[in-house]
Amino acid sequence: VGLARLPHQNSARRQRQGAHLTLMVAGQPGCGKSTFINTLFGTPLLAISQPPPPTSQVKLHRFDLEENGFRLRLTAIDTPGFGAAIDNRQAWLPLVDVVENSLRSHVFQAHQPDRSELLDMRIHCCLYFIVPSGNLTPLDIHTLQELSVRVNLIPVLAKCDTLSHDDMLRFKKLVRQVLRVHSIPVCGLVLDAVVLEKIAAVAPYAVMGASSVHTDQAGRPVRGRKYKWGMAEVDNCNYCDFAALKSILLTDHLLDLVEATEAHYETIRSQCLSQRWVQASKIDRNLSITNPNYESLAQKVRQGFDQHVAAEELRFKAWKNALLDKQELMNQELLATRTLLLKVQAEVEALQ
Ligand SMILES: Nc1nc2c(ncn2[C@@H]2O[C@H](COP(=O)(O)OP(=O)(O)OP(=O)(O)O)[C@@H](O)[C@H]2O)c(=O)[nH]1
Ligand SMILES: [Mg+2]
Repeated sequence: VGLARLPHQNSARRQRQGAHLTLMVAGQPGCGKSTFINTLFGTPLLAISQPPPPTSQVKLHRFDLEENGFRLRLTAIDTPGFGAAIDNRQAWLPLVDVVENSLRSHVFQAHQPDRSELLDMRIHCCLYFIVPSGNLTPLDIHTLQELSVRVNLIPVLAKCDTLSHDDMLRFKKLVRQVLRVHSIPVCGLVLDAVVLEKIAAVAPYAVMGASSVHTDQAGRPVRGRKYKWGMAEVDNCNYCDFAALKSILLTDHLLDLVEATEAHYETIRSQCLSQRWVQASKIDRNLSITNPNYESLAQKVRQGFDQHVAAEELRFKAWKNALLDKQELMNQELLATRTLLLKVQAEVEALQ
């Protein structure tokens, strides 16, 4: 009866509709985040920073990409200066805020009467770039922990061309141990065990970014970084995990990441709604637990509110006093007029 063509219908519909991917990159300044995005999509989407690195600010970039008629709406969330401050104890907070706000904003938008302008900002995957120093910082570990429970997190070893092959393998092993010891899941929102196993098997992904094309010994064009000792090829899976990561993000598991994020969103949505309507006070408590800055922020807002109320009260008092003064003046004028009137009346009576 034609049921066997259902998968074709589905794929034709997907082809028509295109896909939507929101990718977040995080890591220390200059570790190659923007270069990686450009390399991944094979086009200069993001600006590459020259030293000194730009100041810290979370930035959103939206692109419409097309390949063979298939459209991908890409949102790249760049976090240029993460961890560059002197005091980095709370440096992970803006990243967590970005992830949580993307979900909260979707809950908010989904409950508006008109959803035609709905902007889906839910982050499907966050790539956390680890600098190729051979070690993880406490900030790295804490950030990985905080992000891993909120988003599909994939740790990557940045600029792997700056490490020897042995150092790279050693560093990968160390990161794997750290992830295990601290119970940090890779793509923790994905529920499909087979997919999960496949993604986690290679993590952390040793990657490099390069936009220049060179010719290899066989005369073929290859993307890579050319050194005196030879070439570090981006797409060569014997050299780094770029191709493996690319296939997970774009070729094989894009939809798994999107679906996992949507399932996670459903949980957050129901939590948000039950908290919003039933346990409003609990939200405050949860916020203060998840966000250490919350108490000081709340105090600042309260102080601001008190100051505003005091200023308004003063303004109101001054206005009331001015009105009373004006009333007093008018009373006096009225009295004077009345006295004059009585005097004139008395004079008129005397004349009569
Ligand atoms: N050796 C090497 N250099 C890289 C790699 N990726 C990027 N770079 C260089 O590192 C510098 C910074 O790259 P960006 O991509 O701007 O780094 P970023 O992490 O986006 O930097 P911020 O936005 O400042 O945080 C540039 O000079 C790049 O050419 C890589 O894989 N290997
Ligand atoms: Mg950048």
